[in-house]
Amino acid sequence: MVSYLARRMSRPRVVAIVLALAAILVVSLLPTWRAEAATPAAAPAATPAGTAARPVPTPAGRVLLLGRIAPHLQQLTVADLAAKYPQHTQTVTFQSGAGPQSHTYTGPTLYDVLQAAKPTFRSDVKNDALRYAAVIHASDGYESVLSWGEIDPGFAGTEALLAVTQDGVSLAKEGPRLTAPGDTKGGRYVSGVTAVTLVRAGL
Ligand SMILES: Nc1nc2c(c(=O)[nH]1)N[C@H]1C(S)=C(S)[C@@H](COP(=O)(O)O)O[C@H]1N2
Ligand SMILES: [Mo]
Repeated sequence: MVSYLARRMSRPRVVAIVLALAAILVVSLLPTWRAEAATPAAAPAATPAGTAARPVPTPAGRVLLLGRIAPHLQQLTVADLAAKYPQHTQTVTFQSGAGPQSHTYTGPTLYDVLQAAKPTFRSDVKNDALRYAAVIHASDGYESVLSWGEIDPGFAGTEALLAVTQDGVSLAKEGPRLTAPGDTKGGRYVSGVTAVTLVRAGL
């Protein structure tokens, strides 16, 4: 067909048609090439197990309170935790890699500390507080979560403490330890707490 057309048409016309077809081909392929160019690069290498990408940087001896509280960033010392809130004592047992452990802790409840930090729950959303969770961050990048419903005395009411002593020894130097009474395993007994972020997990 091409040679038939070539015989019937002048040479400049054939050249013009071929150029036009090439242009149509390029324009129709353009979106595909663009999509490929926009494909994201490979995901960054995974961080080692047990560490966060970026541990919350906290001034030594301080615990930051962050997130859905007013103001959004507050800070406490271990001395504040030991003096400014009602103190509780609890003896708990948990399973760890080194076998079962039993310890006595003292300190305020996480619930009291967060309540004093003024959570910004919405009054026009039914049970807005039940959509929230506290993320506990540690100096080694370890993190764990408790939901508001777990620590609210009106719901599960677990007496999770931000403990300032363990077996009579002050935790002022390494930072407070979260307790999770009722937990079988020790994973949520976060030691060396540097920060607590109140997040709204609801959509
Ligand atoms: N900051 C921090 N806290 C942590 C961990 C951790 O790796 N980092 N491990 C948890 C786990 S898995 C257990 S079983 C207990 C162990 O308690 P121990 O460190 O007092 O032995 O701590 C928990 N708290
Ligand atoms: Mo553990």
